[in-house]
Amino acid sequence: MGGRLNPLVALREARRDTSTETTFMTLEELQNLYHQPFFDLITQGREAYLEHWSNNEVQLCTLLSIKTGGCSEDCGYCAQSARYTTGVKAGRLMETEEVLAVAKRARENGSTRFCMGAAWKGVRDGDPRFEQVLGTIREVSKLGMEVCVTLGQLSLPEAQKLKDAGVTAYNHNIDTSPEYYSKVVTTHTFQDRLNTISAVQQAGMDVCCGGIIGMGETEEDRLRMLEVLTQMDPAPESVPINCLMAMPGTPMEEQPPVDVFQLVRLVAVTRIALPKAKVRLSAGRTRLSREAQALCFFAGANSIFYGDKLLTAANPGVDQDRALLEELDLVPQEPRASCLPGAVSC
Ligand code: SAM
Ligand code: DTB
Ligand code: SF4
Repeated sequence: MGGRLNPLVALREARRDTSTETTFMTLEELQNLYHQPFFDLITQGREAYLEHWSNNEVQLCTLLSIKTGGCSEDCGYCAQSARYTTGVKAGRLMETEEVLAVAKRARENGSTRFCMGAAWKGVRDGDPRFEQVLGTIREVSKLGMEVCVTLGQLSLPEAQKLKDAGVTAYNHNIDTSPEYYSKVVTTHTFQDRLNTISAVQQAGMDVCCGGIIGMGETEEDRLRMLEVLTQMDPAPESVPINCLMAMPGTPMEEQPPVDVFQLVRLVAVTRIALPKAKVRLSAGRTRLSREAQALCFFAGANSIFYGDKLLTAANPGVDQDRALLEELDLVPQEPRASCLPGAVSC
């Protein structure tokens, strides 16, 4: 190992704060894990997975864009920004009944999590559109699935109302390292993202927070992103790892696809660093072979977005995903008992 830290010692060191169950890992510790021989790393990822998630379950999550396009922000990867000509038309906020119909189908198809996304800068208490979303959440939360929303920036009063309406998790990605963030977005800051996450934590919702790889960032940026995630308290309940879908018309349309082995390494380090989090293999699976996805599951991924469409971009078809899970002897996650109809909270 030369002068390098033994990754396992680094890992034990990282677990020093057991009182809050957060994992505080430094960039150096994450780098030592990441740069191990590939098979050593994915073996450790598998071991971390088996320690906390013993049953080969994969959580299926359905995404729905409840308000599409026309967003004021300039996130360089996003087809929904009004600043780029991407072919995505700005739509209205969907009515509760329309959303409910999709959510019911998602549950019938085996999803245990329903995630609603809106393309706008954020939400404000008192805004009639926010009130409408709260009404929708109250209905969706009766269906017995985990309810996740991704509505952009918010502060504590909005977070509390979302929690009271029945949101179980709030998705707000940091997307990349603090250093690279301003190369991706200029209309809000990395600190703005952290402030929203802090409000979500204070309101008692789970945090779903991850990022995108393949935006021109370095592997070190990806690990810096992970370092920030491991320093969150409480730790994120789930970590989406998106591979950039290079959307036509965005500044990132020419970005080359991510290297599969770099993706697998990142999945493994995420699993080791945040062993209790659901590691969600998110956007970009249409570009991944079955074998690449199998490696990601081996390395520790245990959740996917399920359904032909993400928000605006394509996702593998449900039949294809069902077949893949069957071939790998993976099973869709059962709903949590606390989420079943009749339970007090999910
Ligand atoms: N507007 C909200 C926000 O910014 O948090 C929610 C929706 S936004 C589309 C949710 C996340 O989707 C982004 O933070 C990003 O990680 C991911 N995403 C968006 N476009 C993507 C793309 N083209 N490729 C990969 N991931 C993407
Ligand atoms: C996340 O991290 N990935 C999902 C979800 N959270 C909201 C969104 C992926 C969007 C991919 C691009 C699109 O559909 O426009
Ligand atoms: Fe708007 Fe979210 Fe897209 Fe950024 S990622 S442009 S905030 S919808």
